[in-house]
Amino acid sequence: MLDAFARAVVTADASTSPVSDISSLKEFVASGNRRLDAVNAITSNASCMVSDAVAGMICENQGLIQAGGNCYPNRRMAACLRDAEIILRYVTYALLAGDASVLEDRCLNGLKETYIALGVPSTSSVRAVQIMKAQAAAHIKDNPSEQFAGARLRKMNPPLVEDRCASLVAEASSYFDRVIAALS
Ligand SMILES: CCC1=C(C)/C(=C/C2=NC(=C\c3[nH]c(/C=C4\NC(=O)[C@H](C)[C@H]4CC)c(C)c3CCC(=O)O)/C(CCC(=O)O)=C2C)NC1=O
Repeated sequence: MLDAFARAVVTADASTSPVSDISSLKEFVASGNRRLDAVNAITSNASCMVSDAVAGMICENQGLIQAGGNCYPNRRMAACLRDAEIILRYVTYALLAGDASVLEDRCLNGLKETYIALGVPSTSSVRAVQIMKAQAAAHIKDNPSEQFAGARLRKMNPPLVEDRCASLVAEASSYFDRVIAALS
């Protein structure tokens, strides 16, 4: 498992050169508080995000909770909610570290094969992850929409930066995209 600093060292060592990628590490440090706010925006809303993503996935495909569906009976529903929570948790680890290796090594490695063996439908898993990706972007930008959140609308009110943490939204999105690619 690597973070942005360890990654710079490993990359430099691979070509027996000194660490040369200093400017991106400077940026990593300078924007550290924003990164922590972004991680907090996800973790503070995680249980709502997970239940909403899985509910949305099921709304769009109700066969999942009927006999023969992979969220039926309750044991499988619980496993599905747990998996969505695990995936979201590893995305936040990657966002904190500024590196995807923890997500790849400890969560995604072998997950597709596990799902195939268990008959967990990849299109549905991908759909739940896509919903969490959209939610995460909204929470990091702190502009969740009333249309989707309804009465549960919750703003975190962090100190607002001009670009609404666009680079962290993009980075978080890239980790969700890795999950989608790994399951597809
Ligand atoms: C640390 C990383 C880690 C991950 C990621 C993980 C995933 C994981 N999900 C599993 C099952 C499962 N995962 C799901 C998930 C779903 N079913 C659906 O229809 C939806 C599409 C989806 C939720 C979004 C279900 C239903 C099962 C149980 C399948 C079964 O037992 O038939 C299993 C099999 C063992 C078990 O049931 O506990 C594993 C290993 N375990 C880990 O340790």
